[in-house]
Amino acid sequence: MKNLIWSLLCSVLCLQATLAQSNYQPTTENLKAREDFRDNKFGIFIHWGIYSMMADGEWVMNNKNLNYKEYAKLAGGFYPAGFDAKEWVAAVKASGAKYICFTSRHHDGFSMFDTNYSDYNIVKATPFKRDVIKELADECHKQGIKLHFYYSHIDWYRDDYVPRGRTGLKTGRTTTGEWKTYYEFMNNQLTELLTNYGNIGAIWFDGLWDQDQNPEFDWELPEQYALIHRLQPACLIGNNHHLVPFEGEDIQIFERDLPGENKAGYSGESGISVTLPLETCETMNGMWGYKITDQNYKSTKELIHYLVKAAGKNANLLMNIGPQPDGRFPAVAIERLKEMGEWMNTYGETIYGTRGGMVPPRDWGVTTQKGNKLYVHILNLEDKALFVPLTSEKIKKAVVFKDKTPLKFSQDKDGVVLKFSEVPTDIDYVVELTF
Ligand code: JFZ
Repeated sequence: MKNLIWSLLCSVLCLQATLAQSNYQPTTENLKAREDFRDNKFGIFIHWGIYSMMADGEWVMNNKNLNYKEYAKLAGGFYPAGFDAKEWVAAVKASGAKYICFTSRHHDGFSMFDTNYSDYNIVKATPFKRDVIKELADECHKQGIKLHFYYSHIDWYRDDYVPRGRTGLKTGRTTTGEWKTYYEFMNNQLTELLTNYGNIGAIWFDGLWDQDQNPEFDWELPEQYALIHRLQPACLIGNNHHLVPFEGEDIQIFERDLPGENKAGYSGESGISVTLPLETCETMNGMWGYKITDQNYKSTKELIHYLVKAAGKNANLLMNIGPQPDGRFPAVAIERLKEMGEWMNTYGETIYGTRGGMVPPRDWGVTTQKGNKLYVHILNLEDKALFVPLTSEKIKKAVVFKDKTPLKFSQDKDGVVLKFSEVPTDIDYVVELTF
């Protein structure tokens, strides 16, 4: 009888949670967090795990069909002697980024934090024995950088991530377990992540696409989302499913595409949310996790252009770093961070706290907007004049942003013409229009 009452009670609670999230009303704190998130514009993604030792990206276990028991032995040699959370956070801060999204557990199933729900974790299974997430969280809180957690819905190691999806099929893991225990495991871990590390800015889910050949599959997201919002109402939920955002999600994620583009082939079905904050993630070289043979880093100019274009499309950029097996950021990555930071020191005002401007993106660049200022970001122009199709506001003043020198301009019913003494060649030639 007691059992029956208990299970009835549980069902009612679950149902409530489901209903709560299926008619999701974000709290005031959550809405505030969304606006802060938009204002921050720039974050750093960090993909780091035992896969980093293989130096061939975070998918190496799948790509090389590595047996899960053999792969797990990497943990026994994981001793990243150069890891220093303070240095990481300082390098991120120097770039002008305002938040870090860290891989708490990637598809390989290895937990990069001290968890009671699996011994396959950095504290129990490595000689390093340190909870790097604790160290990172403490340092982020100290240095005023927000911390987000990437969390994989897929697991190539456990026997209870069932049914199998379309990846990690040759890792030798059995599928004798049950989804129910895997689901509980994830929720227990999420509870730890949202209880033991202070305020968390976002949970960044990934992996839903693994079951795209199994559309009936129920991930039971509403209850999971409700759990997160119950533990930390201001924690934003994003899911890298490449679809139109689901009920209960607080941000829309794009992968390797600016909103509206579909170059990477992931964004075909996503549309663009008109209500939720947008974020796009991109690599600095070509890989998320450390890859020793990939030194094909984008230039600082390319990275700044990506950030500016994202801002012009009303989106944040989450730019990735794959730390080395020794725990250090690659030197090139540190250099890029520094140079972007120098640029942000001058131009941050035209990025932070802005929204995509009223003039939509053009071949020559984008606009951002804040208060009565419109920032015209000229990224690519081979002319001494620029026509800006701005008709909704009367322009009172035009200056070159960096030195505030006045700029000649004219405005008629079709828009504004800006006139330069020379062809603009800056990485981003910003004109500040006051209306
Ligand atoms: C995902 C992860 O798999 C990847 O390792 C990284 O974390 C990135 C940020 O997000 O990228 C994807 C997403 C979808 C597919 C492959 C990689 N897919 O549909 O096969």
